[in-house]
Amino acid sequence: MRIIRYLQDSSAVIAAVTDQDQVFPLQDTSFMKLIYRAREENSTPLERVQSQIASAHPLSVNWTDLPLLVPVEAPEVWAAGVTYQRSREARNYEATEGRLDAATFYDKVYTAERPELFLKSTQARTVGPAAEVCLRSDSQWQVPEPELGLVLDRDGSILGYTIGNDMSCRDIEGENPLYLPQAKVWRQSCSIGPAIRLADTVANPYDLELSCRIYRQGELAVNESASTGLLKRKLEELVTFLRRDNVLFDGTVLLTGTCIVPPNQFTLEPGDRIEITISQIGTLINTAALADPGH
Ligand code: DO4
Ligand code: MG
Repeated sequence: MRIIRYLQDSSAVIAAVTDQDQVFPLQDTSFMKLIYRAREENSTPLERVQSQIASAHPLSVNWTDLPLLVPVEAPEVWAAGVTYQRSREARNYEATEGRLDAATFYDKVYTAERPELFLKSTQARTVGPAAEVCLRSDSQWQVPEPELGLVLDRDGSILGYTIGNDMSCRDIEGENPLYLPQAKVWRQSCSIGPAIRLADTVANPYDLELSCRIYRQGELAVNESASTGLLKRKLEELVTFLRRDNVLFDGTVLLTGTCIVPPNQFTLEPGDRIEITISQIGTLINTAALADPGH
């Protein structure tokens, strides 16, 4: 069961469920409205969806052909860092220019009780499926970071799972970790989508396959995969630290860190097509474009 949002006739925003490749428009106009209505009627989101589709007719369309929007208008997107050994290695590499002899803060944060958490994006900086993600004009080493995203309510309950792309500048972070906000946050530096898989329908979130393919002028330039089984931390652990003395908003997304890093010589170029797939959720597709520095 996956929840999507799409634009109908270029103007009306419709929330829908996709089930076994069928699409059923919902009465609820957003993911969070589905959650609120389910709570009002003392049912689960899954039960509410099931009761709606029992009497509905599916659209005769493939859901991936719809003009998809972000599946949730997340007021904030937070992100965890160095939660996989692959990210630890990559951060050490960019910070030491290949001299992997020094233990760094990245080694420390990988094993520390407190995880790295940072504010990745706001609603205005976050794009959805098929939109452009922007490249910074002052970075020469940029990569997508494919990540499992948790859709949370204000109490930190995990309502569902989505896909996130934590666009990152490896040279800016590698130059000085205090530059992290600039290495992570700029216009259209985060994408989420294409769907939210309801939490009740995922048996084991530590058994999801992630893959990332990057096409340059139609040629496959990067093709990497990994599994959430390699995650160093528990999802609830990340949420607990995020909530500590903090305010969360309904629909907040928490990205859980990357387990896929393109080869060190790779940097994104305008026109690159980025495809991130997570099993049971779908494929998030975005094209890289130059941010307009004068804007
Ligand atoms: O330390 C920098 C952030 C790393 C990150 O975003 C990740 O591991 O996904
Ligand atoms: Mg990341």
